Parts: sequence; C-alpha cells; structure tokens
Amino acid sequence: MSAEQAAAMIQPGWNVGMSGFTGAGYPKAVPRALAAHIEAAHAAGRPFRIGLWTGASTAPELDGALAKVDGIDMRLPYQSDPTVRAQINSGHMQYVDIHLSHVAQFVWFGFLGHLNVAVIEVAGVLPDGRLIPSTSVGNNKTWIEQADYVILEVNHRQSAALEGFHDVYYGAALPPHRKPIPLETADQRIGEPYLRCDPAKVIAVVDTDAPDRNSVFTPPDAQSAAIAQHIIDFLQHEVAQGRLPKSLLPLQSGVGNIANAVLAGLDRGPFAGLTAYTEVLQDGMLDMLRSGTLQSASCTALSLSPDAADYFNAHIDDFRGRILIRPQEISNHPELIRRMGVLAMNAMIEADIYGNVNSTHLMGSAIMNGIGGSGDFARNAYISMFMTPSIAKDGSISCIVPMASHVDHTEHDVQVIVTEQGLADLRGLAPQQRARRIIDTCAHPTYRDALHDYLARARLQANGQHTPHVLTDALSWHERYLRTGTMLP
Ligand code: 0RQ
Repeated sequence: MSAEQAAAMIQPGWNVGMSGFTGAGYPKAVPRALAAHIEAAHAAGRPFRIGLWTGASTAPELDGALAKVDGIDMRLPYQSDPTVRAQINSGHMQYVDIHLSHVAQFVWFGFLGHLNVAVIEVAGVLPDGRLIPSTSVGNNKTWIEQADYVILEVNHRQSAALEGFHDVYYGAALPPHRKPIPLETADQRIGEPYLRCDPAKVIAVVDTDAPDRNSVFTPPDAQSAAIAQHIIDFLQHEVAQGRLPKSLLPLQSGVGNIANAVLAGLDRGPFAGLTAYTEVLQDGMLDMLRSGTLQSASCTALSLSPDAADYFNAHIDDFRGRILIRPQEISNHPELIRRMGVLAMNAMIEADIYGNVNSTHLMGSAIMNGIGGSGDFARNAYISMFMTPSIAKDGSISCIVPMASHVDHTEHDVQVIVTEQGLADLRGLAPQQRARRIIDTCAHPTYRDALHDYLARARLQANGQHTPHVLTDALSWHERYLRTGTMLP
C-alpha cells in the first residue's frame, strides 16, 4: 500500500519502534507520511505526538520530519538531528539517553512501556515471510517481536546482494534463564541471515526506492592526523611491550570525523591482519577492508558516504563473509566486548584533569547527541581510549577542564586520553598523577598553566588529597564561557 495508507494506521500516543542506525537502514517514506498526518491533525486542533524509538540516529526524513511537525513526545536512544536537539534543549521533547546495548533488553524487561508498532526498512522479503535486513539491524529484531503490528518498507535501492551479510542471534533469553552468548571471534556467525517476522502482525508493506542518509566525511585534517599518529605510536608500543598481539585486538571506532580520520591513519600504519568489533562501520573501516589492513568487521550498521556506499554496492561480493551486521545488543554486548578484548576509540566533548569524560553535553546542560554505544565499549574494553582536539571554537573552549560539566564515562572507565597535543596513558596512575599527565600531555599550551594553577590551589584547599577540587571554582571555566564567550580569564 502507499506510505500514506500505512501511516494513517499509526495512532496518537503510540510508541513506534523504527529501524535505523547512524543514518543507515531507516524507513524513508512512512515517517514523512506520518508527519503530514500529524500536521493535519494539529491543524484540526487534535493533539498527535508519538514515542519514537530507534536503533540510533536516523536522518532528516525521519527524525527531522517528525520533529518539525512537533510529532515526537519522547525520543530514545541516540539522536543527532538538529531539530530534535533543539526541542530537547528547549525542554519540549523528552529524551531518554540510554546505552545502546540496554535498549532491547529494557523493552523485553518491560521497563520502557508498550511498543505499539514497528516500522522497519528491509532489503527484501522471502517467500516464507522472513526478512532480508537492510544496511543496519539495530533493534529491529526486538521491535518486530515486541510490537503489536509491523509495517515494512521494502527499499529496492538497497542491494539485493545484502542477503547473507547479517547475523541475527535468536538464542537470547531473559534473566534468570540467560546462557553465555557463544561468540568468541568478531567474524563468527552465531545466528541467521534473516529477521523472523510473524506475517499475522504485518499490517502494511510499502515499496520505496531511496538512498540512505550518506553524510560526507571531512578529509582528515592536521589535528585528526596528529591524534591518529599518537594512537598508532601507542599501539605499536603496546605490541613491543607484549601487551598486544601484532594483529592487535578487535577495534571499535565511534562516530564522526575524528574517528574516521584515525582509521585512515591506522590504514597507513604498520599493522596488518586486523579485525573490528564495532557498532558503526564508516568509510575509514571500509577503506581498511579494501586495502586488506582489516580482515573482517562485525557491526550493526553500514554508515557510509555516498562514494563509499557506491563502491560497496559495486564490489559487494568482495566484502561477503568479511562484514557481519548484527543486532545492536550483540554488537555492543558487554560480555562479548570483554571476552574479545576490544580496543575502544571514541570521540568526546571534554575530559577533566582526572579523566572523567563528557561525551554528550555542552556546558553541562545542553545535549549534543547522546551516549550511544560509547559506554558499552568504554566500560568493557581491553583499553578504553577517548579523543578530542584539545580546544574547540577557535580556542575559546578548552576540552581539558578542571571538572567535567557532565560525566558519561567516569575516570574508572577511561584508560587513555588523546588530543593532537599528545596521548596520556593513565593506566595504573592515581588521580593526582593522572591530572599531571593529562595537563602536561593533552591540554593545549594556552590552558596548561591555568590547569596546573587549579590543581595547585585544589591541593592547598581541598578537604582530601585523593582527588582534590576547589568546589567553588571547579565549573568556573564553563560559567565564564557562558558569560563571556571564552574560558580564558
Ligand atoms: O560544534 O558543530 O558548532 O562546530 O561540538 O564537535 O569536534 O565536530 O566532534 O563530530 O567528532 O563528535 C563527542 C559529539 C564528537 C560524538 C561527539 C563542539 C564543536 C562542534 C562537535 P559545531 P566535533 P565530532 C559509537 C560511539 C557520543 C556517542 C559515541 C558523539 C561540536 O563523537 O556524539 O561516542 N559521541 N558513540 O565545536 C563545547 C566542548 C566542545 C564543544 C567540541 N568541550 N565544549 N562544545 N565542541 N568540544 C557510535 C554510536 O554510538 C552511534
């Protein structure tokens, strides 16, 4: 049926589980039709908002379209849409920012309420009703199983040859009946290439023909190249010390341009025979698979630029068996990340001198995107690394601060901090040692003296010498930025 007919079945107040993860595999037509429907309801004076659940961020046709007509009451989990962000920050939209590995199980536990309908993009439907997943799997298995109704969008633009790239694990149970997940290596299959779907639940099938969001990555600049080089040097050192094998351990890489640039650096670096156990596969990892630096990659989404997507589709058979796309509760599973010893590399907004990391908030209160999977990986990684340029907004912001204005990853989950200035290896260091190392290695020279001065005053004034702070001063840099437009005195 048409997207309009399908969307007309979605009712005000429903929780809607949509496919989509970092701009890949999201429904392209029904959300827009739903937005038109909502707009008409509002014009007629009828309230109409939904709870919108996804895998992670989607695209303007989904998050943007629904937010622009004021159609979202509650959003979860990770998002990166400007309209959604503005509505969250104005207090108009509720946003529940939870670890990506938690979402599916929270729905199974009944923690998030009832899921009324699933709207899922697929690459095809088999005669027996099983579904060929699209460019992401995300939470689709859970949405299909937990929702009362299922609406399918069959996107004919997605390559039919995606069949066989997925591994959907059907062995999970709920506590107290959970068993170990039998996955030992990143390239291992433990599930099925298809999503099961009860045909009795399917209330609509809509044909589409549209590409994924496909944002372009900025070419690596000098700053991100420097960050990449510090990480390469560090990994080489770890190999030399016998703490990492020559082919390293499975890589996880977060979202954004810096993460992408670090992968480009690794591709040119001295390593070979690498593997990846990650959630997002961006261009950088596709290039590493092309060059052979990376043998295989496990992910939950193919988040590629238009050029990389074209290349992937034209050479899809070269990647068959080397890329596995899994549900996000498996790609981000703490048990598996810990077992395989994943090397986690995530971007951040700021870190404080003790190594607490803020990945989500600007100046303490305003959401940027969300925690995404960074916490799943940081807490359970073999080595958890966080990276950022040392300054933002032309130097008016230091990304190393006395106290983080919001904490997503506590000092206990952060072993390495990297800026273009250098890499601080914090393993085995006590808080004051961590502070000196972070300031001397990672902070921008403009802010280094002020950070040392803060630490010195904290040591004189604090009520304890383990993690000294001047409580009345700890967030003064943020406060000064908000008041004057710069953290500089
Ligand atoms: O502002 O957009 O106005 O120019 O923040 O900064 O440097 O472009 O950052 O695109 O690499 O994203 C942490 C947000 C980094 C991302 C974050 C300003 C800066 C700029 C963006 P403008 P950059 P990136 C797996 C892993 C959480 C989820 C995660 C993210 C804007 O990586 O969302 O890791 N991570 N998931 O100017 C105020 C500071 C700032 C600052 C930078 N200290 N204070 N503003 N900015 N530093 C994937 C998933 O989970 C799906």
